[in-house]
Amino acid sequence: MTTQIGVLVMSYGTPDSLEGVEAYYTHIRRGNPPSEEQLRELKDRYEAIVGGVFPLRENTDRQVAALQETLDRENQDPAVRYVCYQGLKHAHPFIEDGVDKMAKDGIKRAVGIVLAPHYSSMSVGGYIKRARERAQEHGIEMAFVESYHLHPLLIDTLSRRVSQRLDEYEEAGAKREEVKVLFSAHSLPERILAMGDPYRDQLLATSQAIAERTGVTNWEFTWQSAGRTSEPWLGPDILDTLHRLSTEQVEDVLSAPVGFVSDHLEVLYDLDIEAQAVARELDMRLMRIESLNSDPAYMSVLSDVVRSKAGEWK
Ligand code: FEC
Repeated sequence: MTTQIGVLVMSYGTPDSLEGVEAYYTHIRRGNPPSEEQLRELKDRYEAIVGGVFPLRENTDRQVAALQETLDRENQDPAVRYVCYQGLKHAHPFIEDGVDKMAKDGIKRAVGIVLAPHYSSMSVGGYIKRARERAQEHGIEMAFVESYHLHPLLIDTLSRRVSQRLDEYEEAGAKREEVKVLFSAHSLPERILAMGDPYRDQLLATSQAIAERTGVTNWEFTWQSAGRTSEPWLGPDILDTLHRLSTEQVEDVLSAPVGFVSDHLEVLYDLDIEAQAVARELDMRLMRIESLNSDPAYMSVLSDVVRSKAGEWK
């Protein structure tokens, strides 16, 4: 008999229309509705993204489908079948909806994984807490992948993306070693450091590993997309970093947002529109590595860590 193991694939979530932005933003703000001005500003950012207003929804759907196919192909255990469910942090289907669906389908054991490689109690920890609580209500036994930021295939895949763009810089006449590689990730409130949170160290470890693999020595880590709240967020922000680099006569910058795995607002707006505008103003050339999206190699990373986690039950 084949045992079905649920795989709860969790991601940030995005609205499905401009009308849905207010409810989405209110959810992110833990039930506090945004001001008119905040709402307008967020809608403007979504409207500015070229090629589709809410790309994260389709990207997440594709990633979940691709992971299902990859698990079906790579699973060598005939006694087990992995079945993927989607659960989003701030939009439908919510994390709790995904767990409810597993329960309805009779799933007794499941692995939870977030489409973000680095652990923070404020990010991945929050997803896990909600999934765990709902699973307990249903009597589903759940295990979680907390991070996979140094998975060899992830480092390999991201390194190839960095090397590809450095090749392009060289073809365009730049000196490879003079291109500043800027690794980045979503900022979080500074207080996570006092809590002993591993987020920053994991991001630095990913960046270091890619730098070693690609032979890049001219690199820095910088933050991006900090929230609009009064408390201090981890910095420096990428826009400030670009300004500083310009005073150091840096002309070519390669952005490598290793904290993200998908094309979405924080990549397509914060980097491709906002940071790009600053780079233009500073007369710098700014390129970005391609996002992982449903790259088969990224799907294999997820499949591997999910199957390893499930293997701990044996
Ligand atoms: O494309 C999209 O529609 C969604 C893009 C999106 C991703 C994303 C990922 C992360 N966030 C993280 C932390 C925070 C914290 C706050 C916060 C606020 C926002 C807002 C929007 C937003 N985030 Fe986000 N985030 C995305 C979008 N994020 C929109 C609200 C407006 C703004 O501040 O820009 C602050 C919440 C608060 O006030 O309490 C904290 C982290 C990630 C990366 C890990 C993950 O994907 O979960 C960490 C994608």
